[in-house]
Amino acid sequence: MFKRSATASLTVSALLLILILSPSALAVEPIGPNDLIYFIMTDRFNDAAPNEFYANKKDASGYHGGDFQGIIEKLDYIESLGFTAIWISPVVDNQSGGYHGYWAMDFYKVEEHFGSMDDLKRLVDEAHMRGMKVVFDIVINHTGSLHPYVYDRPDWFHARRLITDWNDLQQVENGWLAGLPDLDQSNPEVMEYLTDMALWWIDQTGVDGYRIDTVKHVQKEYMAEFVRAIKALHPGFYLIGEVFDGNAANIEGYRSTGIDGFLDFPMYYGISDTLAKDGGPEALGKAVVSGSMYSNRNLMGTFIDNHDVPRFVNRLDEPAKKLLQALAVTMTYTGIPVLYYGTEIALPGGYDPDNRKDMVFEENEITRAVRKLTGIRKENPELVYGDIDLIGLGPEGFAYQRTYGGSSTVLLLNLSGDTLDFSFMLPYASAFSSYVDLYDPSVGGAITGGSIKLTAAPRSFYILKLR
Ligand SMILES: [Ca+2]
Ligand SMILES: [Ca+2]
Ligand SMILES: [Ca+2]
Repeated sequence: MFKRSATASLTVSALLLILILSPSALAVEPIGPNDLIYFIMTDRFNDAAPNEFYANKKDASGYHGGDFQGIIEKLDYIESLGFTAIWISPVVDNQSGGYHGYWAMDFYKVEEHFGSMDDLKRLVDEAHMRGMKVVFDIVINHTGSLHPYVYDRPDWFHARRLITDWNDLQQVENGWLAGLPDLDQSNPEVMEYLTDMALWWIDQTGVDGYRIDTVKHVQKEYMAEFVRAIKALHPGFYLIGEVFDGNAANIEGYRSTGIDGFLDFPMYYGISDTLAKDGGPEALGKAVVSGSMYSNRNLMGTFIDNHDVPRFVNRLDEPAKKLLQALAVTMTYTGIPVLYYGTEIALPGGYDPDNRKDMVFEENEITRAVRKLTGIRKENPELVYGDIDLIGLGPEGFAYQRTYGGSSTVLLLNLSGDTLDFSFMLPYASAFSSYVDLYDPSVGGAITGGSIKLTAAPRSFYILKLR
């Protein structure tokens, strides 16, 4: 008996020692539907390490000094908001001015402004120690204009030609996007280089996923080859693609590449048109319906803004109320919520680079709401895994029902500036007799004859748990 327990405690100590000595060996679950992602532009997030290389916060188009150390120091904050993963802008060495990371100079080197390879590894380890996951942004479509291979290996690139006709797939795939040298993936050397590179960063850092940039600018067969190479060695590695397109069928067309999920641009446009632009419920309803085309709906990324579009609150007359409605949608919708840094404080910003202002770490009512909303998502599996059904409410309301197993929750938005009485039938109500608002539990009532009656405050949202 004594002997057995001594062996057991020795095993535990040995395990602890292993955990302490090699944090990178800490296993985290693969990224999945129950994750929530916080998207960081490293240069603009938190300047913690001394700036050994030129940085000037007054230059909107230059390096500001944000770094990996700065992210490490804010992991507890990000975790406190309820996020379980971070996506960071590309980490590879960029040419001068490439603070955003999309102008690669050396695919096998860490950008010196952000820190060292050791700093990057430490960031992944620190995240993993908290059970958080890390996604790197990766670009395999193009390089920076000054990349040495543009001159040394011209056969690695398509002939220099701008994209002028966006309906011509050949141009979209082989043209120089924004004048950037377009890699020719039909050259086997290029494919090998890119797949080796993607695998190398995984081996070096233990990163958990890639957000793949500019997916529609790479021919599908080569994107599929790239994905196969990663998945063959890392089956649980999460890939989320950027197909910048408002049409769900076009996005779903890239599922054949093996990419797990995509940033849900149609939903972004729906949220923007209905909530930011006051365009009525149709746009949002259409986006929800078109979402049924996605074969991996729960692995899509739901977002209300990012580094390539004006921030949601840009030029809004009622920014806080509309932002809270948009966030309520993000946290109750199908797909993984992806929040752009700063959205949790209603950081303002128009078109690039105005939408990439330095983060300000001062919490406000939006921050508190984000915390509450992420908590509601985590505690109610129907919001993560549930089916979704639209509920018709007329021109000034919007609602859907999420149902999973025996659980069901309704999101309701009052789109008008007036107090309104809503009365509506639930698509699935038989088992329920009452409802309570998960966000404000003082709101609740009875479900009679399968229908809900609720007086909704101007520009409000309700997350009604059915009981
Ligand atoms: Ca710095
Ligand atoms: Ca550099
Ligand atoms: Ca291309």
